[in-house]
Amino acid sequence: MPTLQTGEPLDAAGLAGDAKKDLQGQLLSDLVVRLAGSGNSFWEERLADIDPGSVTSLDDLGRLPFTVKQDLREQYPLGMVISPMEATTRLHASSGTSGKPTIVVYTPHDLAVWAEVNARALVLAGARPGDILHNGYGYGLFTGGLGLHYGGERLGCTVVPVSGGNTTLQLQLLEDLGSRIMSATPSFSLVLAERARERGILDRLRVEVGILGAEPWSEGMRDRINEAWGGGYTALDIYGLSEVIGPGVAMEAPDDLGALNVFDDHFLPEIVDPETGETVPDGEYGELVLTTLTKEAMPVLRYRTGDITRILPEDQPGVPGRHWTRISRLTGRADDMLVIRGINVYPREIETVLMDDPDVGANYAIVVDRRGTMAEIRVRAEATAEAGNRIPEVTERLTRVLADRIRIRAGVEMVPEGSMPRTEVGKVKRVFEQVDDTDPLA
Ligand code: DLL
Repeated sequence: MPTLQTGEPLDAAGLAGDAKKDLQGQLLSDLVVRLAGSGNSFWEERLADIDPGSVTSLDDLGRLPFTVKQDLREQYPLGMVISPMEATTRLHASSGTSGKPTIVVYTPHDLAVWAEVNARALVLAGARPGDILHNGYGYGLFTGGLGLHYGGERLGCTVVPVSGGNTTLQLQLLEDLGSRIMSATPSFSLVLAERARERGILDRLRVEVGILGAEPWSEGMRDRINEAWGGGYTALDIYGLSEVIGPGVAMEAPDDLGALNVFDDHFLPEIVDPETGETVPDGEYGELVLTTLTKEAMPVLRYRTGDITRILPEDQPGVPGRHWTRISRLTGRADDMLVIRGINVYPREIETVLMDDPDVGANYAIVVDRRGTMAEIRVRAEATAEAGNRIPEVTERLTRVLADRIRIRAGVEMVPEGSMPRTEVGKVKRVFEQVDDTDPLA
């Protein structure tokens, strides 16, 4: 295992070719031996049909069993931890939609790996030792705050652990400290830019890079965020999930926009058909599956993330000298899909239509109205101030474009700029269900 000390050089380039495959194969083989021999009843049962000694290379991956979210739910709270409790030093949790949170546990080595991958993410984003990192991800059980926090310290940044919310203080700190790098959800980054503009201080802020993730956000949203910051700001995508480690599984770089670099010496990616579980060829979209090659306390084997992406093929190699497996930015989750009168609709496609329209602001919500026998969909969006009295025209246009491009008849309601609520803490919610006469957006 590599040493992971502050001040050691960071490898932000990755291993190439056979050296990478050999390392991954070795780590995979070690992982299966560790899980099978852990004395943990979940893993003993799950691996009952696998002879651990027979797993010697990446070619054996396909016959290993998947891990799914339901496994973590059933093993709640600590059933999937394979280290003795004395060896673990941290716990995080993500709040699920279905009651109990998903708990994840770390050893000091896991925390060091986590710091390492987040430091690499920061390097890819252009951060350097000496930078002030304004960290607007939530601190606490959520992994976002502490993940970027330790990554920043590992790199040698001065981390401002401001967390979410309290925009007045955030703007004051950004202005007074002149922070060049900030991390936050894309929606909160937009809120900060909006508020800075309202208060007339936007041109006094020095933020150049936003490290934005934890929520889906389209290319159109990226343009809106970059514009909101008034030029000179690059919004970059960071991906991760609690079950695997938190933020820092993959990171986008400004010289290779659209691609997420997966830190594949720790997290082994595969893409499978979400229906059949069969591996799909590189370049094709499917469900991202991740194996934690080095995690100690709570590893996962072939974890079904539910996130839809593709492995970018080797003939589109990205930046010379950088060898991470590259995946496309996420297009959504398999379980995000709405079925409206028999038609499959991804919220992301609606976002793309809205963000393509210059008269529409960056805030919107989708209501799935389930009161009748057939579900109906309504979209509420803010019109920009410039749209002025053209709102009827904009409404008509959006209705038409939604019908043409994604084949749904949606009710469109335009509201004045600034009138919809903003999310300042946690993840933004865009899709709401309506089951009775109470307006879910009220
Ligand atoms: O959201 C970890 C994180 C924190 C990532 C900060 C990036 C920055 P969870 O709360 O467990 O962990 O949620 C994980 O959020 O499976 C995706 O569906 C979604 N997600 C995370 N990052 C992105 C992204 C954190 N960049 C779930 N683009 C994942 C789209 C994302 N979706």
